[in-house]
Amino acid sequence: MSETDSIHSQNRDIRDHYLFECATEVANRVGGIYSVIKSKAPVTTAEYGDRYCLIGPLNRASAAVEVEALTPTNPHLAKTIEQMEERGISIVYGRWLIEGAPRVLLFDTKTAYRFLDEWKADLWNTAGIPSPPGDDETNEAVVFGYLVAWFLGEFVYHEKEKAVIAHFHEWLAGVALPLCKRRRIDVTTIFTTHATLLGRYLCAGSVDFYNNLQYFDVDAEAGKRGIYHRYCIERASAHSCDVFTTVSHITAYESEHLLKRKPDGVLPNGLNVTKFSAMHEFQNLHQQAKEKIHDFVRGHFYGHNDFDPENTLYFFTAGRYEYRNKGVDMFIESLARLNHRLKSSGSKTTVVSFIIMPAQTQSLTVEALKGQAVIKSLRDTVDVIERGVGKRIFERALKWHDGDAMPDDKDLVTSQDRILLRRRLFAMKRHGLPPIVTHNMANDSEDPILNQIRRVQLFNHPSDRVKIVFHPEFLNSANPVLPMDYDDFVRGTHLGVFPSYYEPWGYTPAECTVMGVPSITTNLSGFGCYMEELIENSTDYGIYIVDRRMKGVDDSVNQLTSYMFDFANKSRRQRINQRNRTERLSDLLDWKRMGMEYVKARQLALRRAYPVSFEGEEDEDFIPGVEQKISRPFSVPGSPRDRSGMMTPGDFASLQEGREGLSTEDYVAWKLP
Ligand code: G6P
Ligand code: 1S3
Repeated sequence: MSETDSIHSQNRDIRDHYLFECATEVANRVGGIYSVIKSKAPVTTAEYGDRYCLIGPLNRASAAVEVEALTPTNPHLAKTIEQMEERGISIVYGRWLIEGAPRVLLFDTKTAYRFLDEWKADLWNTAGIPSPPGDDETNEAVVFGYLVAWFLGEFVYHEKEKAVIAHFHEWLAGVALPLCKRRRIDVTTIFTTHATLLGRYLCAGSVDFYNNLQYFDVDAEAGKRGIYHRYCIERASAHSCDVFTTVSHITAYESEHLLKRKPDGVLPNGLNVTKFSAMHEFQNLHQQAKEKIHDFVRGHFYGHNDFDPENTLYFFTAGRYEYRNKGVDMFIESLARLNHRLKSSGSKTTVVSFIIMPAQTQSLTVEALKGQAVIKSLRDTVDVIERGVGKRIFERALKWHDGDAMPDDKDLVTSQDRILLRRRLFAMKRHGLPPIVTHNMANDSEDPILNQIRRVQLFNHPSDRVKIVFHPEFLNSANPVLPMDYDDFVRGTHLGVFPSYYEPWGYTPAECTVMGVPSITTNLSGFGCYMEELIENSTDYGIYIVDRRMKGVDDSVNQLTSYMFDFANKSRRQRINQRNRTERLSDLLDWKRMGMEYVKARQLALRRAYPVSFEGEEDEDFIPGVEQKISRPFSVPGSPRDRSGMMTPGDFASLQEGREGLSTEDYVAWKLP
C-alpha cells in the first residue's frame, strides 16, 4: 500500500487537509453513532476548525431544531453545492448547534430519488452489489451514498491543492466507499464499523456466536436472514476504504471473520467529560436527581409505599430494545434471584429496578398517570393544611399572654382539614399491585420483557424486596409521569446494569462512569474488555464485569446476582466512596484521550494515499504519546495495572503503516479459550 497510487495527486497539501465525516445520524438522534459524532465534535473542531464538516442525510424536523443555516464561505464548497443544487438536489449547509459548533452538510435525499433506479443499476454493474426492491433503508443508503460520492468528486475537482479525508461510519453511510474507489476520486477514506450486520442478527438468535465466529458461512447466513444485499454494502465498504477500523477489539475479531478484512486498528468511543470546579458537585447532583426519582416512585407505588426511601436503591438498564443482545433476559432472571437472596437474608433494602427501552406503545397508562396525580393532590392538600396550621399558630402566638396554655395541636388542624386529608387517603387505596409497565404496550402478551417478568413473577408485591418498573420509551423532562432527561435520571440512580451479549462498545456503562455511577457490564462488550484490561481491581472502582465468555449462562446469572447483592449490602458511606472512585476514571474515557486513535487513523489514511509527502519522515513520531496512570483509590488500596503509554484500546493495536491489518494475536482482552 505504500507505493504511489495513481488515483492520488501527490502534490496535495497533506498538513492542511480537509476532513469530511459521513454518517446517517448527523444532527439526527437515532442511536450510538449520534453520541459518537456529537460528543467528539469539540475535539475535532478544535483540531480542524472550518476544515471539518459532517455530512448526513437531511431530517427536516431534527435539523430545524439542531442546525442554523449558513452560507458557505469556502469558494470550493460553495461552487460544489451550487452545482449540485442546479441539478435539483436540496442541501442545507450550516452550524450544528452543539458544543464545538461543527459545520454540517445535509442532503435532502428525497430530491434525488428520481435517480434511484439508475444508481441501483450502476451499483450492480460497477460494484456487484444487488439492491432488491422494497427495502427502504437500503434505498436510502444508496441515494445518500451516491450523493456523497457526487459531492466528493465535485469538491476535489474544484479544490486541487489540499488533501481530503473522508471518514464513514457504519454500512448505512458506506455506499460512497466503493464508488470513491471505482471513480478514482482523489480522497483518502476511512471506514469505521460500529457493529456488523451479521453479528447483530446472529447474536439475537440462539447461536453460540463467539465460539463459532470462524466457521459461519457468511453469504448463506446473510441470505437466510434476507440481508444479503445490506451485507454486500457493509463488506464492500470494509474492503474499499484505505483504512478500516472498528470500535473495539472484540468487534475487530468479529469483523475479521464476518467481513473478511482484518481491521487496521480500533477507534474507541469517548465522551465529552464535564469537569466540575467543586470536587463533590457530582455527588450533590446525585442527591438532587435521586429526589426526583423518589417523587416518581412515591406516585408509582401509591398505596404501597411501605418501603423507606432511605433504604431504597435504584438500579437500571437502558438502550435499544434488543432483548438478548443487551442482556435484558439475564438482568430480569438475576433480579428474581436477587429478590430471593434479599428476602432470605432479611434485608431491609428495597431495590427498584428500571428498564428504559423504547418499544411500540399506544400511550401512558391511566394507572401511571393516576399515581402521579394522586400524590400531587396529596402534596397540595398537605401544603394547604400546613399553611393553615402555620397561620393559626402565628395568630395564637400574637395573642398569647404569660400564663396561657400553649396552642393545642388538636385545635390547629380543623375538621375541614381532616375531611380533605381523609379524601386524599381514600384516593390512595388501590386493589391491585403497583404496575410493572408505565405505558399501554402495542403487543403486551408477546413482549419478551413482560413475558420474562411474568415468568419470574416479579409483580411488585409488598413482600418483594426487588420491584420493577418498565418504561418503554426514552426519558424526557416533558414526560408527565417520569419527567427527567436521561442524564439526570442516570445521576440519580445507584447502579447501571448492562449484561450485554452483543455490544461492540457500550456507551451506557461508559456514561455511568463519567457521572460517577457504578455499573455492571460484561466481558463481551468493548467497554468491559477495555476496562478489564486497564484496571486490575475494577470492582473497587465501580466497574463490575460479568464473565459471559468462559462461564455458562447459569453461572453468569449467579455472578451478576452476587454483584447486585453485594452492592445492595453496602453502607451509604461505602457507596459514596465508590462513586468518588468511579468518577475518577472519567479521564480514561474522555475524547481528549480516546480521540488520539482517530488522529492516528487519519495519519495512516494520508500516508497510504500520499506516501510521497511522508518520504524522509519515516521515523518521526508524528503523534504525541498519551500517558496517564490511574491513581490509587483514597480509601481502599488498589492495584491498577501499570500500563503507562498503553492507555487506549487503539494503543494495543497497530494503527501504523507497514501492516496489513491487525493480526488475531493483537486482539487484546479478547482471546478465545
Ligand atoms: C451524595 C450526597 C450526600 C448523600 C449521598 C446519598 O453523596 O452528597 O449528601 O447523603 O449522596 O448517597 P446514596 O448512595 O444513599 O444515594
Ligand atoms: C452501536 O450501537 P448499538 O447500541 O446498536 O454503536 C455504538 C456506538 O459505537 C456502540 O456503543 C454500541 O455497542 C453498538 O451497539
